Amino acid sequence: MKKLMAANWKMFKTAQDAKETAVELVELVGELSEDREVVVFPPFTALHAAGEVFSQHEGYSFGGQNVCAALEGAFTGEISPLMLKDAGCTWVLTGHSERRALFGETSEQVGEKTTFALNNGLNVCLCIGETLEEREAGKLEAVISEQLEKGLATIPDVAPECLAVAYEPVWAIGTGKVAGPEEIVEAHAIVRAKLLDILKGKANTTRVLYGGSVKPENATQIIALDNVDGVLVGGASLKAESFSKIVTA
Ligand code: G2H
Repeated sequence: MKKLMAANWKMFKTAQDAKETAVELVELVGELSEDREVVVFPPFTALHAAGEVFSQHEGYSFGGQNVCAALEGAFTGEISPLMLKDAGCTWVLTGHSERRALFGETSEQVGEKTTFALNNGLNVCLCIGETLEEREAGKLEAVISEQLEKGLATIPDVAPECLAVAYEPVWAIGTGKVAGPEEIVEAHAIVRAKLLDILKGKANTTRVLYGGSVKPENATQIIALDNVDGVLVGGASLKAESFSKIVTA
């Protein structure tokens, strides 16, 4: 199983910046190790520019940060899986905590998007994670179990490599506060056990990524932990120099 090294560029970068970062990234990484796969999530307006670069390099792919659970229609401001595929995307993120917290996405909606994207031929990275308040109230397992149950409730029968789950504790996102190794191992074990319930035999080959303040300085340790099959990186993926160090960690 290849480690999935994912970059979430959030609402950063013009098309030109994205292209320059993509060119620099593939140069700095050099020959991508066989056990690594890179997927980058640029903003919609930079998909084409970044995609032109990544599509020419083995082991790199790119995707959208959000998707609508409809193919087309009167949904102002939304983007459909057909449009993402038309732009060359093979992946999409669903359920990122910023979508849940700032745009009110519910776990049910995240589940609809996940199913719809998979049904329409996109690979999905489903993001889950608890807030600090939920963690302190002892609800870690309940929260991530519910997000997984609802997020994967109606997914089609797809190959395990088409789905990834990113565990991102909300309190570690963009805060510089990374979860400790024990906390990551504990949460990833819960995710894996829940995936076994839901996906049965496919659970062990479905990649579970860690996200939340991953940096070059902590990536090597995080990637080596039990049940960590890759990382989803925000801030430290914006500069090719730092993301290249994470990709090769
Ligand atoms: C979590 C993560 C990327 P950061 O949002 O999805 O961002 O690495 O900046 O904490």
